[in-house]
Amino acid sequence: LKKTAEAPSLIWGLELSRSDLADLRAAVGDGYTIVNKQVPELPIYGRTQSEEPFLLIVPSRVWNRLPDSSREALSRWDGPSRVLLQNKNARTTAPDDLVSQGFLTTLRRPLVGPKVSDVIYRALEVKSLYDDIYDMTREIILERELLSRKTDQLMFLNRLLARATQSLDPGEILVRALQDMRMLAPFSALQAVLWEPEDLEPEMQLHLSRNLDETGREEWTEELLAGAEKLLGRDVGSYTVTELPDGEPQGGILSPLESQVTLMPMQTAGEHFGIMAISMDDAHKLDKDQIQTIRAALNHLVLAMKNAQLYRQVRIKAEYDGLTRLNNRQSFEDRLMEELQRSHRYGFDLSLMLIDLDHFKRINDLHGHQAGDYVLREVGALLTKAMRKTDMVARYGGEEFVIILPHTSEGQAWALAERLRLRIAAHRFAFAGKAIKVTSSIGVTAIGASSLTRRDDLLRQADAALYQAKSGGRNLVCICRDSLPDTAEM
Ligand code: GH3
Ligand code: MG
Ligand code: MG
Repeated sequence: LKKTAEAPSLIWGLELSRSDLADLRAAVGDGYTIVNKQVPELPIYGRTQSEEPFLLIVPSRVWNRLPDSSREALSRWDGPSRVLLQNKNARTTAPDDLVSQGFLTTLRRPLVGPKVSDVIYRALEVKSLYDDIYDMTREIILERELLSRKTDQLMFLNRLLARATQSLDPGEILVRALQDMRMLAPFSALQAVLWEPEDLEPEMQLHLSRNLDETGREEWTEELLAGAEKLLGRDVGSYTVTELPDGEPQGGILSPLESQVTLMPMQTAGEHFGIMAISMDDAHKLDKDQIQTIRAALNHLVLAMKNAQLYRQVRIKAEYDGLTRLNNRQSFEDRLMEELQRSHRYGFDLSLMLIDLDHFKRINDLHGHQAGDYVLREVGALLTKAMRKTDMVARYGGEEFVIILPHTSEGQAWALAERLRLRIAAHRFAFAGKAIKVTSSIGVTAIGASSLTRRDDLLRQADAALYQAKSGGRNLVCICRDSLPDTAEM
């Protein structure tokens, strides 16, 4: 415990007689100062003193004269130890009475050395005990404050994690976390870049604030991709940008150059999978405590983000074909059901294209299976590039592809199919330095407004059209007309 810098040395007497004062001074020696005070000078009457004594010597003559109110005030004063100065022959005061009146002990005249030293010694003991208790109490209070702050911090982190893990969407998680983090400091944005293992998906996914203008978006893209390159030690290839969902604070956010940015690499099991960037206005300063809490918060978020990423990976594997990265047959069938319902309900046109590569077996036989794989990937990319975002290109099986074309009439679908056929035939496929000739046959079918064609009928029609194209000599587009009657005719 803390030691008092200087040993206490000030003693007060209360209206001591001249002879008592002289005796005391002689008895205590040079180490102590004795100052004689008048009753009205005591701090209990509101007079503040520059220095407080550790011992107050009160002659019984003075004590007996004091009104009750002053005696009470004196016993409430947690200043010096009080000692009652009595005559040699005075009646002994019972210890209980002494204590109840707030005295440490009595001192009897004559005031000779050892007696006085003993009293001083005891008063000093009391003083040091008081000081220790005071210090301990202060420490306990500080500790309690610290503990309460720690509790607040834990509650905050708990809430943050609970809210973050309620979602499996990275954007949603970031927006919720930003809302929570703004209780700590006026952050303007929480953005992130995420990546999968390269063989699963080579693209980086950027999640950027929707409050950015075009320049801001470019700057933050650069900032995050640069961070990713540094972390991965390689160039990053392509990337996609997703705007964060609603829920960010209003107002534009600043460029990374004008912000305080904390970049938080995200990793699990020693493998990095992304970076979060939390930012705010340069003018605001964070204290050490805040920075620590922010780091802890971001660390908690990493878990929620990893969860979201795992969920996404599972979905990708369930919905996408591993070779071509197109939607697989299952997700095509789900989507076709949805589009059919929409077409029935609102009377939208809907077309379907079935594409089969011609003599694909020969490509495999001639150039090898790997060359065949390459052709399938290349055709997949070509189809995706040629279609609109609202169309769905899927791998139907083997070397067959299927395209759903919502809001597309038979005539439009036919034109599109012709264009695709020509594009595939004209495309230069080359594998291991060898050119490969690829053509396709395409079956097209469409349902007009208020048709009640069912999914299986639609597929059968597309298949029939494809069969026609094959038997017609391949590298052809054929159409199969809706064979069921329209509701209009019913
Ligand atoms: P057609 O013009 O009548 O369609 O003839 P084709 O040879 O294209 O048709 P067929 O159905 O006889 O052969 C399809 C071939 O596609 C057989 C199969 O080995 C090959 N194939 C299916 N899936 C894959 C794949 O993922 N990779 C490779 N390299 N070949 C595949
Ligand atoms: Mg086939
Ligand atoms: Mg084929």
